[in-house]
Amino acid sequence: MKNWGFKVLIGVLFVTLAFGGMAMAQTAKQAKEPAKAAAKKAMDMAIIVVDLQGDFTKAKKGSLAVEGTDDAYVKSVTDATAKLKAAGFPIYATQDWHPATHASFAANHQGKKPFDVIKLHGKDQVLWPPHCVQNTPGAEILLDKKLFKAVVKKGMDAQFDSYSGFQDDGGKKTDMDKILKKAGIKKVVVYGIATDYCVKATAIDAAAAGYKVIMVKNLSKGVAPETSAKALDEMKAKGITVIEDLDIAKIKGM
Ligand code: VGL
Ligand code: ZN
Repeated sequence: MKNWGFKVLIGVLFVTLAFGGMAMAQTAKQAKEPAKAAAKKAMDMAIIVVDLQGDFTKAKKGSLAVEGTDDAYVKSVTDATAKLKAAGFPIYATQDWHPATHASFAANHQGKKPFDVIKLHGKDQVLWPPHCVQNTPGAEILLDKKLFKAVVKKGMDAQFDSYSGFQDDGGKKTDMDKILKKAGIKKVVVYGIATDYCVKATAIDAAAAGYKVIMVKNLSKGVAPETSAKALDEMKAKGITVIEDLDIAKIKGM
């Protein structure tokens, strides 16, 4: 056959192109893997914005306004949270949500004033001005609710305080752990108000529940400098990573 050689040439060419194409597709797939892995890594890290509520801020002249919670602070938290959302992180919030009869309110104890300490269920309980009463303006979260995958309310039981977003002082669990587990979350970044109470308790309970925890100091404000400094030490002692400022590239690698 005269064109036998031609047929072989065509055959070889076809096989070469086919394998070449497969190899290229494989290379393209491999090139995408690191990006995919990075995206997957980011998705197992969630943000918990703790108690960014009017009553805890000077910005809203709240009943339990924490030092340093001016408009600039609220804006810094708002901007940081929006950036994290844009970077693909799922965002959660906690919300202090007390009945008016709550046992942590000084007004509910005869002869007591705010910041007195009493024994409640055998534990020291700081008494507070009434704050974050359910369905009052001071209980409202100051960030756009659309930022959040879920808002976990706490402190609804009048008999127990609940600084932690995971459980109250009586040991009753919120839905936080369930929600995070269902979403495949392994790491949490925590910031908000107050460093020495709800941020600390939420971060420590997250660590106890097995999450890797990063606490952002400069996106958090504390009730008092001494207890806040102590809170940072306590968190570090529990293996929590305290970072000064939010650095999205840095936390993505954590
Ligand atoms: C908090 C005191 C009372 C807090 C809540 O959000 O840190 N502090 N209730
Ligand atoms: Zn409270």
